Amino acid sequence: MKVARDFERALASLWVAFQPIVRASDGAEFGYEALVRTNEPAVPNPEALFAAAERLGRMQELGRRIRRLVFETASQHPGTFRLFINLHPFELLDDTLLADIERHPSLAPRIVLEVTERASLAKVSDLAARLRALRSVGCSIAIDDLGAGYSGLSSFIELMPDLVKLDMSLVRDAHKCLTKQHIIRSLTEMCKGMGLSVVAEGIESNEERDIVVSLGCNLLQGYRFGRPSPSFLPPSW
Ligand code: G
Ligand code: MN
Repeated sequence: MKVARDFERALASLWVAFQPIVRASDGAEFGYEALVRTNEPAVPNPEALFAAAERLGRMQELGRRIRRLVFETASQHPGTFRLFINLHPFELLDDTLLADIERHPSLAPRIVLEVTERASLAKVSDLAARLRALRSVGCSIAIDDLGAGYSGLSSFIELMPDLVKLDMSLVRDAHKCLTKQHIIRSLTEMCKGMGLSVVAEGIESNEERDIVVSLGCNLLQGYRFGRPSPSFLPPSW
């Protein structure tokens, strides 16, 4: 089967890029998001990779491979920065997730697990208990892609996140769009009221950086500060 062959080749050429997340208060690095990449042309992006894994029933195996690469690279690199790792909701059902993290006790409190708003959490049984177990070893939970226009705000209630990441569609040209400014300000105020940090994603220009900071976002990510790279490159403000 072609999908299986392509997926196998993609797994063999898997690597991870790291993109900096900076603090708005001083422009210093807060953390890095791990972003999976493959060198297999038939599987050109993470969406295609995860779609193939889902079709083949190999989602959890893929998650384990990615985690192993992330932990290997991070363990070799000294620092106290946070490590943001994307999770598909299905991966929350994988008991090796907690076991993998427990095997790296010094990394665990630096890990932020990003759960996307784009996929449903409905199939994750015992979600609250699973999140409690992950938090008990020090991990934080973030809602990813908030504002991309999928499940709405129910993920706040289901996940009780520590951080929220605003989707780049809200950030793009926000300095030119009053409606986006109102939405970002409201979401940021809501998050602050709940004690949550807000990461604005996909910032490409000084104008986008300045407007989201003035609207209250305290953490920033995007090509403006640094592209995803195989090593932990320092961000530029
Ligand atoms: O869904 P999630 O937010 O995890 O996806 C992040 C994706 O966005 C990555 O593939 C990353 O390469 C990409 N990305 C990161 N920063 C920027 C940016 O400033 N502009 C654009 N267009 N894409 C970005
Ligand atoms: Mn993400």
